[in-house]
Amino acid sequence: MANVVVIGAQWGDEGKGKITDLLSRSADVVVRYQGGVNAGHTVVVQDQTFKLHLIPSGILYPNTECIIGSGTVIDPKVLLGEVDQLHELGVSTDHLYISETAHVTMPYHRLIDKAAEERRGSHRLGTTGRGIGPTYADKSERTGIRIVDLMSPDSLRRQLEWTINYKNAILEKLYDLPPLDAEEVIQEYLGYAERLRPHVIDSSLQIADAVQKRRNVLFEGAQGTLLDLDHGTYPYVTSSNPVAGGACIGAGVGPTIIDRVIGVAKAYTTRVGEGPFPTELHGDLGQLLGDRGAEFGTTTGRPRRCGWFDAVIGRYAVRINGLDCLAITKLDVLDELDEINVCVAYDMNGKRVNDFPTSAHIFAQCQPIYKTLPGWQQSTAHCRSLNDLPSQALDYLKFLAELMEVPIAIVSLGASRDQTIIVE
Ligand code: 2SA
Ligand code: MG
Repeated sequence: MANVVVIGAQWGDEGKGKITDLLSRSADVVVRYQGGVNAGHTVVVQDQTFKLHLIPSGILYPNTECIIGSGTVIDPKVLLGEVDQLHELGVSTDHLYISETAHVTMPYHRLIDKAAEERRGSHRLGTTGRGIGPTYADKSERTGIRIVDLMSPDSLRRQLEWTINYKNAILEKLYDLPPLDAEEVIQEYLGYAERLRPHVIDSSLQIADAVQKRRNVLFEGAQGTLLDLDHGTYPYVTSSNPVAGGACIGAGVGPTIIDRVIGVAKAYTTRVGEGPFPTELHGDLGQLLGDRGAEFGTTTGRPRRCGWFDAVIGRYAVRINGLDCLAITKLDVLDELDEINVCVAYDMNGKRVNDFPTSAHIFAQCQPIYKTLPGWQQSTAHCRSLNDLPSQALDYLKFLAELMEVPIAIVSLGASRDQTIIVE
C-alpha cells in the first residue's frame, strides 16, 4: 500500500468515505489534510451508519492512527460531538490525534459566513454556512486562533479579547448583528480545550516518524478537485486545497514521500452549492439520479444537483492531481437507464473545447458534447468482480478509462463495504 493520497475528482461527495474506509484496512495512519466540518463522510458498517465530518473514517479500525492535520480547520463543538457519537456506538477514539497547528473555527466565523452569503444575494456561493471561508480567511490574514493557542488559557484569553472586539465591530457595523460576549466565548472554548488536550500532537513530526518507520500512510482529501481554491471553479469553491498537492501542505510532508494518488469519481456527476455545471440534468432524469443515489448533502441536507459524467473534468482531475488510477463509485445508480450520456468535450459558441477552461466565465458558456452509450437495465448491486457485470456496464467503465487515460482500480456498487469490485 505505501503512502497513498485519495482525492475527489469532481465536486465532492464522490464516495471518498467508502474508498478511504476500504483502504484504511491496510493503512497504519490516516491523515485528513484540509477542510473542516463542511465535509461529510457516510460510512456504513453492518447496520450502523456513521456520519463523520472531521474524523477520518479510519477511526473505525482500532489500530489505525487517525490524524486531523495542520491544513484543516477545526470546529471543536462539532468534533467533540463526533467523538461522543462514536463512543455511543462503542468506537474508541484513543487513536485520534489533532494537529496543534490546525486553525479553530470560532462562533464569529459561522456568523460571518452566513451573514456574508445573505449579503451576496444572487452572487451567493452556496456555502455550507459552517464558517469555513472566514476561518481560512483569518488564517491568511494572520488573525486566526490555532489549536496550540487553545492549549494555553492565558494566550487564548489575550488573543480572543482582541479578536472578538475586532469581529464584533464587523458583526455590528457591517451586518447589523448583536456582538458576541468575549468572556462567554473564552469560557466555552476553554472547556473544549480540556477535552481536546489528550489528542493534540505535533502532527508533521508524528507523520514523519510513521514514514520513516515505513508504516503505510493514507492522506484523505475532503471535497473535490473542482472545489479547490486554486484549481477549482473559482469563486464557487471552498477555501482550501482538496487536490493531491494539498496533502503535502496540509500534512506537512514533502512530495517525495507520496507513492500513489487515487482519484474517486462517481459514475455520474453531482454538485451542491452554486456555480456552473455543464452536464446538469434539470428534469426527471436528474431527479431519478438524485433519488436512486440519495443525493443529499451529508452536512446540510441540501439536495445535490445531478448530471451526466463529465470526462473533460475527469481528464482535468487526472492532470491536476497526477492520478495513478480511479475508483468509480455508485455505478449501480445508473442500473435502470436505457441510455447513458458521457460528456467528451464542450462546445463553446461553435468551438470545440477539450480542456477544462480556467475562466469561470468561459466555463459557464460551455455546452456538453455527448457520446451516448447503451444502458444495462439490470441490477449490478450483487456484482463482486468485473466478470459479474453486464457487458454494457463493463463497456461504460472501459470508455471512461480510455477517455481519461487512467486505469480503474476500484468499482463501487452500493454503500456497504462488500459492494465493491477490486480490479486485479
Ligand atoms: P464552504 O462551506 O465554504 O466550503 O462552501 C463552498 C463551496 O464548497 C462546497 N462544499 C461541498 N460540496 C460538496 N460536499 C461537501 N460536503 C457536504 C456533503 C456538503 C453538504 O458531504 O454533502 O452537506 O451540503 C461540501 N462542502 C463544501 C459548497 O457546497 C460550496 O459550493
Ligand atoms: Mg460529502
